Amino acid sequence: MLIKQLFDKESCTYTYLIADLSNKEAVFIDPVDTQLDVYLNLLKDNDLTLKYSLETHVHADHVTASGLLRQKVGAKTAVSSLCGAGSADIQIQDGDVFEFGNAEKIKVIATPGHTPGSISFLWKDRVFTGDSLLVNGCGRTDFQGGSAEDQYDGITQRLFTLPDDTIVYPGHDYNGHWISNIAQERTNNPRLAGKTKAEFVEIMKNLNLPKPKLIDMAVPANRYCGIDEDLANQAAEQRVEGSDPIRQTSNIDDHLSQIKRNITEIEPHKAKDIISNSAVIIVDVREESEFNGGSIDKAISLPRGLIEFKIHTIPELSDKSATIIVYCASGKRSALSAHTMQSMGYNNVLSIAGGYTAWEKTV
Ligand SMILES: N[C@@H](CCC(=O)N[C@@H](CS)C(=O)NCC(=O)O)C(=O)O
Ligand SMILES: [Fe+2]
Repeated sequence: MLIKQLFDKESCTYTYLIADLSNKEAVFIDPVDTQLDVYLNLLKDNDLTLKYSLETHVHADHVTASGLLRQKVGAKTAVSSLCGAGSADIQIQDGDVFEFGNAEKIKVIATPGHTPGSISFLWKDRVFTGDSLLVNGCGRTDFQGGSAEDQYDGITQRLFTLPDDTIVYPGHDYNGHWISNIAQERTNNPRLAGKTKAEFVEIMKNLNLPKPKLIDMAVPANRYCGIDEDLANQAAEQRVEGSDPIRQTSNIDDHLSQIKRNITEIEPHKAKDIISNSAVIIVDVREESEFNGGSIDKAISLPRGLIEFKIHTIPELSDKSATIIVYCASGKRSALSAHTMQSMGYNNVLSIAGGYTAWEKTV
């Protein structure tokens, strides 16, 4: 077997390559788009076929390379069904098993908390914990629908019950750690060792971390396996100077045109008519910072990735037969959102074609 722990310095992300050298089949966990060349060279040098590109969650701090790996080497992309990443080939469920190589098995353990769709991967006596359990720490829970309570339950009930000597491979490290093991984290992790759930929740409430630099672009891009060209490019522009992001065209248009056949789009002037003549609810599905930069009057902010988790908390959206107009920046995310809402039973959802950009140009 070959196992490599690779580090992306810019986002402090760990990416893992696991390969069975007997039949040359390999799997990546959490690849980063800017490292694509490194991955392709690794595969080539070891004569490996990439079967899967697995994600522990939809990342907020970097863009995944999974869509690029699918394009370049035909790997299947996989992410939790709770991540709102409909364009991934495989929608992962708790307990799923990925087989590769000569009867190698990677088992999925749901560890929600950092995000609702966060999962860990157990392979033999090694667990890849993404941003749930980190070495001496854990992933934050203050954005993307995170929950400190769920994080505590997932780590203490699902991860800390693994055998003591299970090796822990984290999704990130900001302090120079590489790996750990379950006994070490259960007994020494300062956020968790000997802490009650209430104490843990209190700690997580007071972390006061700044928002990841790329969050507003990385989250939407990662819902398309990182290959939505517009979003990936915007994320690339925000990166610190000196990096050399790789850009690829996407097959997102195929996916979108399929979705658009099943929803109702309206032109901005038509939306303006409806809004001024009838009682409608307007929902802005862009990220919060885009909303704060300017929005349609009376719009409610509900970012696309939070729809499934937050919609029931919004009183204005309790009536599923109400007329709802959704919009985003360009009409893509709102089309997907309208589709999601329809599948949740909302039967009168209209998406503004061309989004806020077109809306602003319409007088
Ligand atoms: N400074 C980083 C922020 C990184 C960050 O917030 N990382 C998340 C994982 S996506 C986390 O859980 N961090 C935990 C911590 O910093 O303690 C950036 O701008 O990208
Ligand atoms: Fe994360």
